[in-house]
Amino acid sequence: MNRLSNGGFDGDLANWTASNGASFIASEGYKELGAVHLAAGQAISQSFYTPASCPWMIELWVKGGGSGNVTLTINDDNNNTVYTASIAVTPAWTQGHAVRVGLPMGHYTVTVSYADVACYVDDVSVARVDKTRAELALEVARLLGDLASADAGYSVAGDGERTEGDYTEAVDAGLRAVGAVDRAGRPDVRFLSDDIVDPCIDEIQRYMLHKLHRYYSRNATDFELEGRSEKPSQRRNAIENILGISVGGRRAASGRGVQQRRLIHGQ
Ligand SMILES: [Ca+2]
Repeated sequence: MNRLSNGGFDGDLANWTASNGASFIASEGYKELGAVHLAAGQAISQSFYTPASCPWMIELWVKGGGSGNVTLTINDDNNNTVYTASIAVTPAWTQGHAVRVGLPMGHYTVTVSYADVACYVDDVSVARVDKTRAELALEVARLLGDLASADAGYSVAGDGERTEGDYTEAVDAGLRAVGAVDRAGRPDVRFLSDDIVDPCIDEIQRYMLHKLHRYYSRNATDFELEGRSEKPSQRRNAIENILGISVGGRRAASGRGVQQRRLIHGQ
């Protein structure tokens, strides 16, 4: 859960303190319209409470017309700065910041301020996140190994809003499958509690295996290359075994659960 209220600027700057004319803009926003516009000398801030001493994920999204930076600062209740970051502004909405910061239980104030370029800021968040989207994608990429990376060339490298590259839709699907969604029903790792991390990874892996099955079904013409013994059809058949897919009247053996990972590593 986000420790900040109205971090997405849903309709106004409620719960935020705007300094020197920082203003709400209804026509801009990352996930949902509504953002804050920061120009020279302007800032927004909000107090929050951390109920546990642990790493807290500090995130925000940013967009601006020029190149420059906004500054994010966290002060404790003695007004000592405990964290500060300079965040690059880009022409498209970008997750400018996603860093875990250890904050002891207590009261803090987060401030986002103009540095040297007018910009929009949205989806400011301070939350406990056991696994980030990137970490989920990397974990599944590691489990799939060559099966996903070699021929299919699937990558976790982000590309604009496809923040986990070829794994983006799979991460969305995995989060939805275990109910890690925000109040608007969107996949959100802030709702991925510790006990549903493993089921989520299983679902992401399952989604990727279906995607890989489609890939190897399209590219199943066997070929021989020096030093390569694996054939696309073998990979397709292995995926069918893992998923228990019935193809062409054949019923492949079901191999869910623990067996699933062993089969994948056996590639
Ligand atoms: Ca918004």
